[in-house]
Amino acid sequence: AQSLEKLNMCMDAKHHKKEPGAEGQLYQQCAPWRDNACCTANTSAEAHDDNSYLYNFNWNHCGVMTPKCKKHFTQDTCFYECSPHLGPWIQQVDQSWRKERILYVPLCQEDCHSWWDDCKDDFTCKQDWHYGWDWTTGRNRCPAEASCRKWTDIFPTAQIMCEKIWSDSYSYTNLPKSSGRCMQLWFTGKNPNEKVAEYYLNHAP
Ligand code: FOL
Repeated sequence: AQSLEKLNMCMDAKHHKKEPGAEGQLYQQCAPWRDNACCTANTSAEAHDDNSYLYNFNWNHCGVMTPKCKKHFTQDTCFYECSPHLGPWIQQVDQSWRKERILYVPLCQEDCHSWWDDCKDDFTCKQDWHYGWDWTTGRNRCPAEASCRKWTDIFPTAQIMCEKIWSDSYSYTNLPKSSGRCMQLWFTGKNPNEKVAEYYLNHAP
């Protein structure tokens, strides 16, 4: 029972619901999760906003992020806030803003590469976007010692970006979506990640 619960649960974090369940409407890119979600409709709408109240996070810390790049961060936010099938990768943490996090979620290769490809002409100043910002204005700015550079200087490869940007939330894989062995940020129709979680629960590393 303890392990079956892991197939349908929400992490104990800043905005997650206590238990997953249907939401009548989820906003735009979060809509694929509407049948079973850890996010509320409000959170799903905020996921699409610049400087949303979710984390006061400023995507435009090195000039305006291009729309084609931003859509991947929106999708990542939907995945992070809404997914009910992350149980096998949830870990306890001692952080002020959450009690649990995800660690080493195996990300499908296509999703990692399309994210990096669409962002590679953008700019940023840091590899780890979880830590070390200057928050004195209430929104994250690049700290004095970290100047804005080309995306590819900070993230030379798709793998480095996907793994490092959220401090190992994801692990890079060579697996295609069709394998059924990796988690998808982008999908339509029935959530394919439930079966993937079930597989990893039974094939623990
Ligand atoms: N997406 C994924 N896939 N995994 C995540 O863990 C994730 N996390 C966020 C958004 N999308 C995610 C949340 N992002 C801070 C910075 C980013 C952030 C949440 C909080 C922040 O306040 N950082 C402070 C340190 C805070 C602390 O740990 O005490 C800083 O030093 O910049």
